[in-house]
Amino acid sequence: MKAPVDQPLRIAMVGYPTPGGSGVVAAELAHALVERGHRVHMFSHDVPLRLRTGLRGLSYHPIEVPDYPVLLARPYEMALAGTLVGALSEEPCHIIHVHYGVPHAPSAYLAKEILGPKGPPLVVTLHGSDVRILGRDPALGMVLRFALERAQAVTTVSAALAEAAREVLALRGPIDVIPNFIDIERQCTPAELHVRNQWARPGEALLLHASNFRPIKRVRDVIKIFALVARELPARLLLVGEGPEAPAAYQEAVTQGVVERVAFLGVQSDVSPYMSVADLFLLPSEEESFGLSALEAMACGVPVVGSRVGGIPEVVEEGRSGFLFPVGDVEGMARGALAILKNPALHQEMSRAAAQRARDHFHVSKVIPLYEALYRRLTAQR
Ligand code: GMT
Repeated sequence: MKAPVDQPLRIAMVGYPTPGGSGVVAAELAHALVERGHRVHMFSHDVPLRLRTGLRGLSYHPIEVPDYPVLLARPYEMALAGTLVGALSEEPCHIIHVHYGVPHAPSAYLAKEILGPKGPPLVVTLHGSDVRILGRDPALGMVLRFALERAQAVTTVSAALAEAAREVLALRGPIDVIPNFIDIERQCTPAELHVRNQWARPGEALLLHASNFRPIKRVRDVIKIFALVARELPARLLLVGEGPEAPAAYQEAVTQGVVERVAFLGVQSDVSPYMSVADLFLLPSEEESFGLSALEAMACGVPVVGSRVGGIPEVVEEGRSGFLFPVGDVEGMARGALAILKNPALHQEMSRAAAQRARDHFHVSKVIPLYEALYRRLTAQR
């Protein structure tokens, strides 16, 4: 279906509801698109954590996945394809845009095949572990590549991930790099002293880490870095999120003797109150295609100390908005953290530079037009 230039588009968006960057990006993109007058149908197997379902122009379609004793696993892939076909048969869309390749790209490709000529162009945004971890599995990688080669556009959230997709999946076609983004005015609440006072006493530094606590995030390194920092100056650590490494992180805090200085806050649908009062954000991940949480911190004026991997250097400008070190270099990261926390002038300058970089390069108003241009280009080609 062609869309006249500047006419609102109807977009079928697919994303995960579970805590994690790809689902956050899908939800925030949906918000930004409807705020620009487009219509978005969001497909997910539960209401995405950040989705503001009340927004005009946004509807949520649950993917109901049947269970049956014969099955080894619930047939999510087929349920997604069938749900897309059902909804798009009722209200045709101009674009299907899926986030995270596994299994969303093959499912959407199947839906398009079933829809036939009515099937809209397919956009797949790759986010990270779909390529670097699942894409390396021979069976999954082969099916993912098949679907990506047949999608009308493939996007990645960083240049580093585009390179990885070419290397891991041997993709030869064009890849559009469209970075993640942040709606700064909405997502950065002004720092509230009473919130900060809940977590830190005057004179104490407040460090923050937020993630889904998977092994790749190296949350034990977060604790080790913090313990080294806390030896040198009074400090507290906030941990936002939940996941398989949470017990190990707690144990590490006990081992390092800092457990009373660490607050485990669990999953929070809104991280901005914590971002806005923190002094420093820690992201020592093993791998990170972008590091959305680092961007969220920077947008709130919080410098980042983390690892120099994947797309992180595309987000955090070394020496200006934070310091980056090789993966596992906890001593280096602690040194970097102390250099910032012990020098108020440097802290202030990095805080300003971090917020400026977020605004200049990743503001929602700069990035959404890139998606709109891509959608328009694809609908014009039909
Ligand atoms: O790829 C993943 O590990 C999952 C994904 C998620 O849903 O959390 O995270 C990735 O996508 C985010 C949003 O684009 C990026 O900010 C994260 O860096 C990326 N995670 C990794 O590459 C490990």
